[in-house]
Amino acid sequence: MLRRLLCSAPAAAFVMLLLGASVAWAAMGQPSPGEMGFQGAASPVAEEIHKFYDFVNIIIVAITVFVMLLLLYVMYRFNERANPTPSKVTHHTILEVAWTVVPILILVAIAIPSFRLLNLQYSYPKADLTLKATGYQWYWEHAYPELGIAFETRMLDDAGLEELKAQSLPAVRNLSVDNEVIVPVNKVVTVLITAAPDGVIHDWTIPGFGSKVDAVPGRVTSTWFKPTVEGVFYGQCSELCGKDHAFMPIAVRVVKEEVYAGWVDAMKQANEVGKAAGAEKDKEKRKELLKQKKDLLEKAKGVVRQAALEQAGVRKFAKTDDATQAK
Ligand SMILES: [Cu+2]
Repeated sequence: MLRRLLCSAPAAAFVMLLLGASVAWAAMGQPSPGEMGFQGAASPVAEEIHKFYDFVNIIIVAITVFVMLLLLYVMYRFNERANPTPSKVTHHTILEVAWTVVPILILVAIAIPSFRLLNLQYSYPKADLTLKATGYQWYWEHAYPELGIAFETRMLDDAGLEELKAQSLPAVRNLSVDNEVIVPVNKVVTVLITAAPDGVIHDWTIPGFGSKVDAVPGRVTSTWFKPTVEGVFYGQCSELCGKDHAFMPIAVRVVKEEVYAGWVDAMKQANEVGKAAGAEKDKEKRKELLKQKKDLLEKAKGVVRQAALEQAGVRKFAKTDDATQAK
């Protein structure tokens, strides 16, 4: 907490303090009211983004303070009254070299960690799991190509939120979804991202993982993350895509490996039964298979619900500095 108070967004905090506003630090996985700074980092890339942000902010504040003090000094020392006969000096070699070289050094000092971060973001480690996200107007489809699992992710309406609340599950307006993406903790997830061929550009974003990539029709873009904290991480489409742009959130739930295995099992079975139902000619048998599929999907949802309940019990979502606690 102290580290974040001292380092994270010092300029923003300073402005907020000047304005007399209360500074609330961001929660994990979702935005919180009056939030300052980033949402808690839950992946190596997000952690590095935060470090880089803090570092650049320190430079920004230092330069701002330096220039402000310099201006105040000039106003005091060289005003007409204090300095009636101004100097005629127009060039000063050492000073000119200094104010050229020092900014260059500052830019180099920023460029080195910046390129290091870019390299981390774009050098993909070996994936434990591949996820495919496709943006539609206006919802997402998520698929696990290696496992044959695919489902649509749509935002929950008020009735859906009430249903979650009735089960003592966290319900977040405009962020909670019907089908969450489930991933195991501490595994590398590569995400392939695209958009409907006849659609528009979207953007698959999860701030907690430092992932933000455009979903472009006819192109495959990608990102990767390695979730280090269990819980649910929300994101929103971040590319203006039309009327319901604000209503196509993404929710990634990070769970223990065995929970993930249970979910995958039920989803795979549901998929197979669904395929069998599609091929079945007999009406009655097909009906029976479709019912089985529904039960299996419900079982998968039950696994997620159980994990969500446990996670909600462990973590209070808002107003805690979970990033610091997680370290
Ligand atoms: Cu969109």
